[in-house]
Amino acid sequence: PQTIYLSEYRVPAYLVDTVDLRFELFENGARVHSTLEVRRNPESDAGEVPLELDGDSLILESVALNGAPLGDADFENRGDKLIIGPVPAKFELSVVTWIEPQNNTRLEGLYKSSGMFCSQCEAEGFRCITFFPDRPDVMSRFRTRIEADKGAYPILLSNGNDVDRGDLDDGRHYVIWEDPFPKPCYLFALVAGDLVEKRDTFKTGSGRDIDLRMYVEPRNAEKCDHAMDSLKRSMRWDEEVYGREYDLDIFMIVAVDDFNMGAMENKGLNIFNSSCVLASQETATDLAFQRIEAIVAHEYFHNWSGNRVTCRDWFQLSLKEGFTVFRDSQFSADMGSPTVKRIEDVTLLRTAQFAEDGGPMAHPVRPASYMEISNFYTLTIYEKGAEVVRMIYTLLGPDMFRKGSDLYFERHDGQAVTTDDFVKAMEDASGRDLSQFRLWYEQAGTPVLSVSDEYDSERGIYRLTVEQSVPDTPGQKAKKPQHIPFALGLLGARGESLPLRLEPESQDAPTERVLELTDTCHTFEFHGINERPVPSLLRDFSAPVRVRYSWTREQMLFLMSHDPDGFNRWDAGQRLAVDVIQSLVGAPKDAPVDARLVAAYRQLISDSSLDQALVAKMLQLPSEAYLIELAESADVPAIHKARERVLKHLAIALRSELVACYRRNLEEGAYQVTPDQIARRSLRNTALAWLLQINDEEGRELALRQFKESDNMTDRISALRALVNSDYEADRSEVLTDFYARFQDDPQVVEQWFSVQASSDRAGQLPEIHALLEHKAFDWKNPNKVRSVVGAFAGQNLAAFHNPDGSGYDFLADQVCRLDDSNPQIAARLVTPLTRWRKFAPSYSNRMKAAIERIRDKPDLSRDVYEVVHKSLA
Ligand code: B3K
Ligand code: ZN
Repeated sequence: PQTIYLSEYRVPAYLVDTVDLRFELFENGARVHSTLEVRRNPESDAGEVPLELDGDSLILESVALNGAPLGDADFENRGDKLIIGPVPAKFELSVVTWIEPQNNTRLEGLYKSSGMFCSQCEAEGFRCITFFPDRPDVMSRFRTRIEADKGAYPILLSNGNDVDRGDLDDGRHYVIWEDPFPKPCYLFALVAGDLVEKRDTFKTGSGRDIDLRMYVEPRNAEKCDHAMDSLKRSMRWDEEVYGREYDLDIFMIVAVDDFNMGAMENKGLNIFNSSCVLASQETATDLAFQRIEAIVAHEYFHNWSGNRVTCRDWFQLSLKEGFTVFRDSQFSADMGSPTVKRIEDVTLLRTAQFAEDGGPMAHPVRPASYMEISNFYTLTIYEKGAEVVRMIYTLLGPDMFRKGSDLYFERHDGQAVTTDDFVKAMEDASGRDLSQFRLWYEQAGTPVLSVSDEYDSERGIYRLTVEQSVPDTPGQKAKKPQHIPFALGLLGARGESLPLRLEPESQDAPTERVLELTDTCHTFEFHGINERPVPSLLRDFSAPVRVRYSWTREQMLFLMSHDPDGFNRWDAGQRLAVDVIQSLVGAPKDAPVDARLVAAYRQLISDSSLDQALVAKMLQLPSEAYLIELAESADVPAIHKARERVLKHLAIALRSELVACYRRNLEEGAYQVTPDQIARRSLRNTALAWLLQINDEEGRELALRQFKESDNMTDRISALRALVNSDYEADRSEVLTDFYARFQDDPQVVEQWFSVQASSDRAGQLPEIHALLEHKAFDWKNPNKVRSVVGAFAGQNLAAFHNPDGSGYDFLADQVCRLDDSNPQIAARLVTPLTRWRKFAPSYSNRMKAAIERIRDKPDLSRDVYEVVHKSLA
């Protein structure tokens, strides 16, 4: 496969002003008639070159130029390119292709899912539908006519407004859609099926009525309310916070079962993975409700950050993704608890994005090269990209940031632009110089801040020294220091916030500051400090960096109960738990667990005056994945044992507090997805899980009762998981059977049922995993099913995956090879755990490497898997 470089970007030689499409949909395939108005791009210096169109898996039926059919000598069809020329400066091109959606297992382009036709064009799926300049800087106005059997496909959808419809012969019908906004072809969408329609309306700030419609399979008709409400909240929020109003008269959401990722922001016609949009109290967990709200918002926000202003090329992907993730996380923070939302985002970032940034696929937020763009829909582009926007927000402050985003939308409306254009708008609006800040887009790797301090008691000066370094990553060495906003505070002995005087005389000093790091080393002096303070560093996680400072356990405990920054209070608890667990990795069985950890957790569980949402988060021990990320040469089974040891120790010591916590948080009143109720359920279910870890008989009874009687999925599945992860084997199989019998007709719930088992070290050893793959509800063609078994096993059942005999690695290699032929995008994602083989202790890493070499040697490896495997072995 070829590598594509940002440095080789050239403006398109030809532009396409309008696209006129006609789809004839049949059971054995689809005929696509495409008519393009093409003209030479005045900004290109390419001259009178032939026209090159992209294609993939297309059967070409005919080509005509200005109405005159072309013969074989007038064009060259290479399969992935259709080359036509010489061509005039302006002309009409008509192309007819035949495609087979019913055989499309890659789920790119047009395909079928549970009997309906649907499409996915980002990044390069439109070329699987017709020959076209498939790049985001070619923006066109689309008109789409869809024809299909009226009985089987009563609903025919595409982007924009439906302008005409009617009946045809043979029981067929057609609908014509027109999208007035020019768009890149990756935002094209088509849906045809037998779907029910749910309607609502939204009145915009300027008083326009927007028609909101959801289309789902009839069995899902009762699962739309939450998404619809989330959509309306998103529309209101984007008007209030960013001044962005919706622009079309209709906004549609469609749910499909077979989908490679979460959802897609096609103009006016968002398509969702069913699991990211459908919810009811009985079938979806609190986590799912929150995820749905965030994803609905994310896709909606793309209408401005992505669609009205789009990306010039795919190296700029974070322009829309980083900004939109930042926007959706602000939205979620506003809808619930900002501290809890921050904790969740940072947990994901530090566990998974830091691992990516330290692994073989490390790449900058704006990559300089790629082989397969689908491999770059990463945590770095999305989550680190959002952190980069967040740092601009922190540096500029809310008002200047809003001025900057207004300028960006105004200046670039209707254009395809770069991350640099975004930063420039922020600079121009605020007058700030962000030239050094741009390194965040160019340099890969997680910066490390090494902090040391000294206290000069005679002069009352506290001195803080911060050194930064950015680690080497593949293809990038000797990096420059970055511009880092570093928020901090200092606490006195009684937990009070000390004024931060950077000059000896200054009055009215603030108790929190955002220091700006730009050099390799900075020393800050704080004056008028009368005792050695405890530093609270990187408050609210003001930059995506690692902080190294030699906190004592006493200091961690102190911050855990006194830091006014909720995020840092949580983080101090995490750091303490990490420290305790790490000290027990490989230690003798009877090595003691620090009693101060038990005391701290006792305080958290028992003190109901604390913010219960924060407490619910603080009670979660650091995950195995995070502990692995922090380790130098990870021995996963040893980490697993140490963590389990601490958890059991806590559960035994706090048994009566856990039972009391469970009872205190028993629900009263009707189920609601509010921050308060979510926190109560989380506390209660954590208590339950811990009790079952120590085979507590009372815990077992509570769990069985909760499993039978609960009126919502959060409680039911928490009880199920707690029992599955316990030593009560008879109960385990009974509740699993009962759960399946109850929910077998609901694919979204069956996926959860698969994943509870596949991620459990009790129920998800290899023989059981093989049995799940043979289960009648399992389907290799459905990405959600593959993720819920194979993905959950390799990504969450870490001790089983890292079985010292290497069987987990071989298993994953087999499944990746099998999927590589049918769905390379999913195969390339699944292989990730193996690609990080260098991270693990030698006996593990050798076996992981062997497994990945076996994948490398598979015949006809897809470009997707080829790229990640070769980069991992380089
Ligand atoms: N833009 C899509 C992701 C497309 C992934 C293509 N492989 C969803 C989103 O980020 O909103
Ligand atoms: Zn997105």
